[in-house]
Amino acid sequence: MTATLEEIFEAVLAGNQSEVEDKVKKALEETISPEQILKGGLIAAMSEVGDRFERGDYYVPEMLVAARAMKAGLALIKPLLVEADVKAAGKVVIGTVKGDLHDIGKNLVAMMLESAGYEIIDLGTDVPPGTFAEAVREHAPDIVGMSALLTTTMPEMKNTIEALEDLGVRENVKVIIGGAPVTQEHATRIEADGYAPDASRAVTLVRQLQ
Ligand code: B1M
Repeated sequence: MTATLEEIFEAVLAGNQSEVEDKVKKALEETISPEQILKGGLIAAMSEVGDRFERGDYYVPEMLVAARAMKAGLALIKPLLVEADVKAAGKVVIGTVKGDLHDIGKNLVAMMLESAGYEIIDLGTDVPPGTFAEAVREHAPDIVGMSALLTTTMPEMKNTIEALEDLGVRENVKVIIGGAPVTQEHATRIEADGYAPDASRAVTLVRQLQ
């Protein structure tokens, strides 16, 4: 890793947004390619953030500030990546299920996936089953991710899978679920393809399912 990529890596870990922006600009001036900045600096740092979270060395706040800092760096190189036609790792449609307005965890999952190179189509909160299904038909993602924080909204995950079946798109995607009250047992029961307990493991799960 070059010294500047190392500086980007450290700035993301520290969640220092302005430092990330400065170092990304410096890397571009040094003609380091946007792809190298993405993979060697930004994504590498977010993988380390994920590892630290799983080890219990980082908590949600550290993960959030790191993800925001990473996103600030990503915003600077995104137009250049589009020009260079760097392919996304995959496409993910994500949302919080119908009746549920909690979005902090869902946003964290979306940010971590984006940090890992995935294109994210975020449907927001209170998303009806039919809206998920229509989004799958429209965007042809690899993965559909649903979040629920209320025990009363968990049944909407099953309703959404049924909506995917009704629209004939269930076989086209892998369905993953998460949220504080959600369990692997629930995922098995509703025949989702996977469950992740946190944002970092959601990235690992998506990689495994592809
Ligand atoms: Co509400 N709320 N809330 N709330 N809220 C909970 C969930 C609750 C457990 C609090 C409690 O009573 N102890 C309780 C649910 C009880 C239950 O269902 N058994 C509850 C309730 C009852 C309610 C209301 C009904 C309260 C009321 O109005 N009477 C109401 C419902 C509104 C609605 O949704 N229709 C309500 C409202 C709210 C606020 C609006 C005030 C606010 C939400 C703000 C927002 O999201 N923009 C809020 C909050 C903040 C919470 C708590 C305190 C925190 C949730 C949170 O953000 N956690 C919560 C208590 C708690 O969880 N301790 C609570 C941090 C976040 C990073 O974690 O979302 O779990 P989490 O996400 C994790 C993992 O779960 C996982 O990764 C994330 C990061 O590691 N994950 C996924 C999440 N989604 C994933 C998807 C994946 C994979 C992993 O794949 C796709």
